[in-house]
Amino acid sequence: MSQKIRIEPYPGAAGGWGALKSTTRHLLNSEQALTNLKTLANTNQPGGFDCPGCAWGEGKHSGRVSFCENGAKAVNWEATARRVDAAFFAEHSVASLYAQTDHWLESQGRLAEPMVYDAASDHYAPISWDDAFALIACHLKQLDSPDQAEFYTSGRTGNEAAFLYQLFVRAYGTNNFPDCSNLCHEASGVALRRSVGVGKGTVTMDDFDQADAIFVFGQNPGTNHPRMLDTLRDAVRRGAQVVAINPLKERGLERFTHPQHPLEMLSGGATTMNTLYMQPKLGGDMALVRGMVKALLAAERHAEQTGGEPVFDHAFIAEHTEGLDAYLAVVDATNWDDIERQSGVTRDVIEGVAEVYRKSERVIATWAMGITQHKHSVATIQEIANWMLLRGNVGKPGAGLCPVRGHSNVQGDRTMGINERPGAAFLDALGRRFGFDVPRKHGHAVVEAIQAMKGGQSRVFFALGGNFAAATPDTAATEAALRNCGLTVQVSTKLNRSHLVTGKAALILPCLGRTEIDIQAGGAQMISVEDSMSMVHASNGVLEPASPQLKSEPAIVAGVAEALLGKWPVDWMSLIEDYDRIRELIADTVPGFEDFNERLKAPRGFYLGNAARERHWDTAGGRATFAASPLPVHLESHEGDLVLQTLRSHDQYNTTIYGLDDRYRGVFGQRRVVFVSGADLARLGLAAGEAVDLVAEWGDGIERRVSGFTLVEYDLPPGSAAAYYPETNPLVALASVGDDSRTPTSKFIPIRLEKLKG
Ligand SMILES: Nc1nc2c(c(=O)[nH]1)N[C@H]1C(S)=C(S)[C@@H](COP(=O)(O)OP(=O)(O)OC[C@H]3O[C@@H](n4cnc5c(=O)[nH]c(N)nc54)[C@H](O)[C@@H]3O)O[C@H]1N2
Ligand SMILES: Nc1nc2c(c(=O)[nH]1)N[C@H]1C(S)=C(S)[C@@H](COP(=O)(O)OP(=O)(O)OC[C@H]3O[C@@H](n4cnc5c(=O)[nH]c(N)nc54)[C@H](O)[C@@H]3O)O[C@H]1N2
Ligand SMILES: [Mo]
Repeated sequence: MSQKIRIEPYPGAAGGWGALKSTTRHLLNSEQALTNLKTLANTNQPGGFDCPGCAWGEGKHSGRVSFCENGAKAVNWEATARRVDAAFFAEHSVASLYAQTDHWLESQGRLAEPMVYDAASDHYAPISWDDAFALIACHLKQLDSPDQAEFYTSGRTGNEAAFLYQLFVRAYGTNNFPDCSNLCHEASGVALRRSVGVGKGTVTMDDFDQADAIFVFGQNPGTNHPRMLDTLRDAVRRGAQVVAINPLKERGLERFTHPQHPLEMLSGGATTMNTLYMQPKLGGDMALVRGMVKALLAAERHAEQTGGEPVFDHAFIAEHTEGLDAYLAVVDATNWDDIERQSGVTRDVIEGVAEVYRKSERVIATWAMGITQHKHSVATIQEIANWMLLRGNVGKPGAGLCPVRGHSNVQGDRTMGINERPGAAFLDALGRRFGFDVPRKHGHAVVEAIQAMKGGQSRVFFALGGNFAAATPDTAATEAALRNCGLTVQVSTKLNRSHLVTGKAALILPCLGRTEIDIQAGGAQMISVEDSMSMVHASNGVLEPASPQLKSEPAIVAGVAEALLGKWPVDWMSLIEDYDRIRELIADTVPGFEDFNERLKAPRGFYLGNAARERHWDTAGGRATFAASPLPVHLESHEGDLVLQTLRSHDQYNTTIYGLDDRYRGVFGQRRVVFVSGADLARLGLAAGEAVDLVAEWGDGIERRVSGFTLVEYDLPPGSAAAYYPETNPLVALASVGDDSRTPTSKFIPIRLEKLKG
């Protein structure tokens, strides 16, 4: 660590001068500031490209420039002038690169040409595209079964590449599609399908203009969805309530100014974001929501007895739902002691916030990783849905359920069929359109893929984007799994850890990024993406490609497909000449994409629709469904001194580390820090500034340890701690996954702290 650590509470609001200063610094660091300034002006504008940052929807665009500080970082990161080429790899062995930090690796620049790993010299050497495709085809042909290969996707991939990829992999014969959703919002999809019949959010951007209250659960929008702050601020300004539910006091949720509103910054004023900030214990949200429902039920019964106005929306419940009685029985059976202990929030506070909910006619609930990366995430999200259904807050204007997605096209990739458990209707449509026997057997999600590679059952790993080695749990186990493969292939824009954890053979295939012009035989091509609000729109690159040797993601998929399958079941290469042809195939097979090419011409794209929003319930019983789960038991039965959540700093994009600062949390020059409450420091006999090891307590006999973390005192509930991902991924046991979601429990890791000796 060359830089010295500095801890300094952030005095300002989120956004403001700090954001402006940081944007400027990242522009200059890219070494092509002028080009990138022009590039930024094209972000999220018609004719421009979709911001590679996050999946928040697009606003009303009253001429406002539509990017944020962290979107600017994402653009500058892709549009850097530095290059990682053959000379770079000749100079650095894989072992020497492996010893570098993730921050250093990604700072080396854009990957410039296809490379193949040479085990004898431990260096990557150049390879032609045709030879690379042939090598992949050769390995895939040698497998005993297509189920011995794993095909990962990260959520930046556009719809066109995703559709071709799933078609190619299914034509080859497997549903092994581990993808970043498995690490992210999987629980939202599973829970919402059960509760309301659609695994996606039910709100549009317009709903945020009409909501009376917005509850933000387990999310840090100031860093991860900065454009959402605009939406929240507009809501607060017209009198709506924002309630933040987060163990950690997040600056961006407390108050903020907007960097594009200089007057507000000059006056030093900041909109007070929320009237309420609840700090439950990690994993305590289900108990907290259950408590609110208990309070609502008491008020409902009181109203019944006194002839007052009902609290529940009885007409909606009668016409649209099932399971209420069984659910209310579980609510009655849950006692306040358990609710208070699990949530860490007192009964009177929970009753108070239940009143905010009751008095609001239209309520939106949003959530992200603080809710989805737990053992009981599916049950928690279904509990949020229960609470919303009681007052008919699904399928009316200004109300609804809103899982805020991560990667800019992670939702679109699922829509295109990147799914290890695809629905029968989708497979039927594929089989009909392309005339082959589509594989029906469920494939591997991320954790199953790691287990299969580790056990030697899977022998080829192909990644369309992402950084599998760093993003997944149990780093030692994952690395052993990848090294066990005969071939690993990474389609990437930048050098990362996954290139250095190789199979016996390994390839790096460099691709165009979102910001770059994609020229094919038929001219410049656009791609399309879908945001968190189910809006599909076009994205056009504007920059010259980083190297003439780059291929687009669709072209790479087509190249592999042709090498393996020839022109079957489609003429892959002819599709690449003009992506309209891919979109025609999508229109033929994916519901909601009829006339795709025509509708994509609309400047802001088109809305895919959502049946639950129309109050059509595609659930098993044909109605919105109350789920009756007891509160979880694992929260209090672990052996740790503390429970650790792993989260993002302000200067990173997942495993991509832009810098070593976390401005809003007041940490500078260091990422190996652990946030602990003052009460816990005192209890454990530790002091802020001391260095500790974090040791996981899973009770499975395996030692999982990360070393040299500096203690930072922070405002969070006793018993809870926080540290950055990916540095803490070695602590997450592969076997610790969500019930029914199989997502690693990255927000609930029992640990003990060990003081460094000497
Ligand atoms: N700049 C930037 N933007 C990004 C990303 C990035 O890394 N950088 N990543 C993208 C991706 S893929 C995703 S998925 C999203 C992630 O967006 P977020 O979900 O906001 O990301 P995290 O940093 O994991 O933050 C989790 C938040 O949940 C809180 N939390 C943790 N555990 C609990 C809990 O048990 N209950 C409650 N109520 N809260 C809890 C944490 O304190 C923290 O505020 O952002 C996307 N956008
Ligand atoms: N402990 C812990 N682990 C977590 C999480 C957590 O909160 N805690 N969060 C999880 C979540 S929500 C997610 S989504 C995953 C993220 O997992 P991934 O999606 O696998 O990881 P990223 O860090 O987003 O991937 C970064 C790499 O993507 C490549 N890349 C960037 N742009 C492009 C492009 O346009 N095309 C291609 N082909 N490649 C590109 C670059 O080479 C870059 O190095 O991590 C998960 N892991
Ligand atoms: Mo994510």
